Amino acid sequence: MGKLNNIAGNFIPEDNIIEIVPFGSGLINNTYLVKTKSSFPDYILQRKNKNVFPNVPAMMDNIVKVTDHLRNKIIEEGGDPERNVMTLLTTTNGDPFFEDAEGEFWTMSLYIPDTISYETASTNDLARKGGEGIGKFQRQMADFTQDLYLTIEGFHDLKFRFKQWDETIKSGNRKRIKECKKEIEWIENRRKKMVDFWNLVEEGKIPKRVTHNDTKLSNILFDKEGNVLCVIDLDTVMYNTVLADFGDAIRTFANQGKEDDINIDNVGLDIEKYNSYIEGYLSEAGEMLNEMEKEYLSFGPQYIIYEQVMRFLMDYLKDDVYYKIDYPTHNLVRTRAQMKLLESIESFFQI
Ligand code: GN1
Ligand code: MG
Repeated sequence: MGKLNNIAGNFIPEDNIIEIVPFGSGLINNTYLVKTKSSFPDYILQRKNKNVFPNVPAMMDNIVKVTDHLRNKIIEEGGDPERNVMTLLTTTNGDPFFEDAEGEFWTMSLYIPDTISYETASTNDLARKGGEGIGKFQRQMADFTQDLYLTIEGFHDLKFRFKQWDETIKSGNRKRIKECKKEIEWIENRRKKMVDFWNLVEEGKIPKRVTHNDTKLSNILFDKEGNVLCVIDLDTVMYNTVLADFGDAIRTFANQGKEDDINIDNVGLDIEKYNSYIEGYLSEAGEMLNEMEKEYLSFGPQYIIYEQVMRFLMDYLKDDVYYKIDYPTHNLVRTRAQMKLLESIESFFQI
């Protein structure tokens, strides 16, 4: 762990560190908790995945702008700026990242103590509070007007995903492509419906706003009383449709099973949690949505889960180059669990 201590030492005095331990459940970056001597706060240290984020300084520029904006709002609204928004540290050079000798990028933020994060929502109340949390984030960002870098090309952009998809089917692992005939057909059967929806976004009928783009439940911190404190993991903050955030949240908040459930019988929409999430979400974001966004709200989960199916399956067909996996068929298991979730949602909603 000596190397990690040295890296953290670019942000804080190395002498204050007691130990640095792996932390969290992300599929992309490497995350650590930096425990320090008792008179100092603890921190989160992260090695950003260069493979996924080609321009970490641009990504950090987005995060600085967004957290600055949120901090002002939180102070205005009487919140706690150390607990309701991420606080980034800077290096002795004043940068919000450190580039090591191997060209890896590291960032550090304040660890928010006495918080809980969840992988699945156990109660309707948690789903409602989660909805409030994401709704509040979007509401507080609604008057943000600065540019944000597109940090990952085509992220949650269906047209881009279809281009990637067609290339993957041409050049992916032949054996796996054969094995996944059913899954590939499943994607193709829904292609037209998805392209039609994406056209509404491209035409501006469904507007682009500041979105988090990774609103899974584990990216929201709750306090011990179950209230939302803070939205974390702002790596993918960009301009997109709010339906992406709504959909991705439902994907985890209202799934009866796990994202990668091996037993797909466990997977399905929990309609009560769905309704609770909407109730919380609209209580904060309802006023900023236009008619089209409201009309298509229930399509948000369909679009984003469909995209997740494509992404997990493409990664499987490309021999697992993007997501971390725990076993060789992990991406296929994720694909099938997400397919089941979308089918379940389709049985509830007709559009
Ligand atoms: C990745 O690693 P994490 O949890 O931040 C991915 C998301 C997916 C998610 C699926 C940059 O997020 O888009 O929804 O896994 N992030 C990126 O669990 O690709
Ligand atoms: Mg993320």
